[in-house]
Amino acid sequence: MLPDTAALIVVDVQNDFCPGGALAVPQGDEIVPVVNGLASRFSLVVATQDWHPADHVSFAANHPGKQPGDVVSLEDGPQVLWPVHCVQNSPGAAFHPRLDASRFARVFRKGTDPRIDSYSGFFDNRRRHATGLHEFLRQSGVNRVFVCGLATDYCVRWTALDAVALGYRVAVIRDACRGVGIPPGEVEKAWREMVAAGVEPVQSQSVLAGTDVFRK
Ligand code: VGL
Ligand code: ZN
Repeated sequence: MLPDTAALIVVDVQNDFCPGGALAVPQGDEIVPVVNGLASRFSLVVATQDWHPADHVSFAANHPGKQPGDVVSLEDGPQVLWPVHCVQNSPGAAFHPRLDASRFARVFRKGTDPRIDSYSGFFDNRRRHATGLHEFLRQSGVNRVFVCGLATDYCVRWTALDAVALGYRVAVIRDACRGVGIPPGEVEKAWREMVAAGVEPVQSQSVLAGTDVFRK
């Protein structure tokens, strides 16, 4: 059997998803040192960045009379509405200031089309547009991915599920993720779904104790 070629995928560790941000994930900033420690050891690290235009369909402010947390039905299904967040080039869209972005080989931006949301780092929610992440990982010979970041119940979950569907061996690093919990119970639901799909939940300590995924 050929050895695994692994990559770390750092999902949306951005100011708006951290305490004080527009769509704050409770304790979202606590993962930053854990992610940095992991990133310093992987031979390949990539990141995703939620990167919305101001007129994005997922913003409650763009739906008269609607509030964040409301669900509207769009052409292709339900859309949870969010506060205005991660607007392109705004401070809220920037990576957390203590995140070591110098380790990222590439950054894949998503949610850039005003008409469609994109939770997964691989595809938009209609699976029409690819971000280029899969192509990049394939070209890099990657067959195994470790996913971490924000938020467990949205972008981490859909990135991990798409990675499984694309044929990668997938682990989600529990202590390097935090969930938003909207609606209540969504984090637990996300874990059940990921595990049922074949995602392996792991702890950063056991990842760091491994030998096969690291740079020489
Ligand atoms: C996310 C909700 C809206 C995430 C992005 O990164 O998990 N969640 N946009
Ligand atoms: Zn978003």
